[in-house]
Amino acid sequence: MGEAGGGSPDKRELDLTELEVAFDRAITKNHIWMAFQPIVHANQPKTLFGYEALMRSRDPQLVHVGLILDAAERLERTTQLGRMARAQVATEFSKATAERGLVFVNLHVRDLFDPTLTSPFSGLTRIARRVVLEITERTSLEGIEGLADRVAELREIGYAIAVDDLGGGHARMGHLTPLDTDFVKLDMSLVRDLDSHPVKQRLVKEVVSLCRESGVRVIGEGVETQPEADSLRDLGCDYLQGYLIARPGPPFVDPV
Ligand code: G
Ligand code: MN
Repeated sequence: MGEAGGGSPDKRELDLTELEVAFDRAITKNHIWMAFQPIVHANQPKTLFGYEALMRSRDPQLVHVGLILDAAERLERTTQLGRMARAQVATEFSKATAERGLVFVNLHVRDLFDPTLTSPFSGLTRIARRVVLEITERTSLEGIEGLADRVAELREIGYAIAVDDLGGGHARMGHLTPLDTDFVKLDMSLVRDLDSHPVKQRLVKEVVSLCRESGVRVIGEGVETQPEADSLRDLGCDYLQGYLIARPGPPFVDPV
């Protein structure tokens, strides 16, 4: 790792010590911040339903969030990073008026059991009734011991649950079942060019109808064009999120 020959000095991968210095600086200098992207009602796209909180970096070395996440993995500090992100979300959203709706927060599967999620002393716990925890379909949820009980406990406290990235990448839709969920977020690969893609339309229609039967609400992600938004609405999708409505930005951008 890191010593594949030929790279110029500034392009080579940082060693662990350098990475730790960079990561510590990013954290202590507040180079990691949370952006918020609006989620709107599909049939009333100017009406806000909530926001997804998305981690962003303004660090000069770990210049984008992918590098921050990789650094956290390599340094085994993902728990710290996740807690910091959730604390920032709580700080911003506890100041937000009720019209800002719900805040959707990405949660890595391994953070599901983090005690700070349920601690009465953590900021997010205090606003749990306004928080939707997004758990990605990209990591297998199968066979996680105690998953159903933990999800039940989180919902008891007031959190809602969303399955993120449904239908994306190698995710198998069968994984939907182990999680008792309130929302499903359609991966943007399903949304892209939906209006001219009959197979995607059938898939979305099936997902929406399955969700309807169990009272699960559906969000279309990564909506970039008006025809995509119209198709999602016509197929029964409840909410929309994507560049067409607004890019992620500092708290709080309004839908355009
Ligand atoms: O995995 P998750 O669904 O949480 O990832 C959301 C990511 O998608 C964010 O990084 C966000 O910036 C990006 N995103 C949000 N809206 C759009 C969009 O309309 N188009 C594209 N290409 N990306 C988007
Ligand atoms: Mn997400």
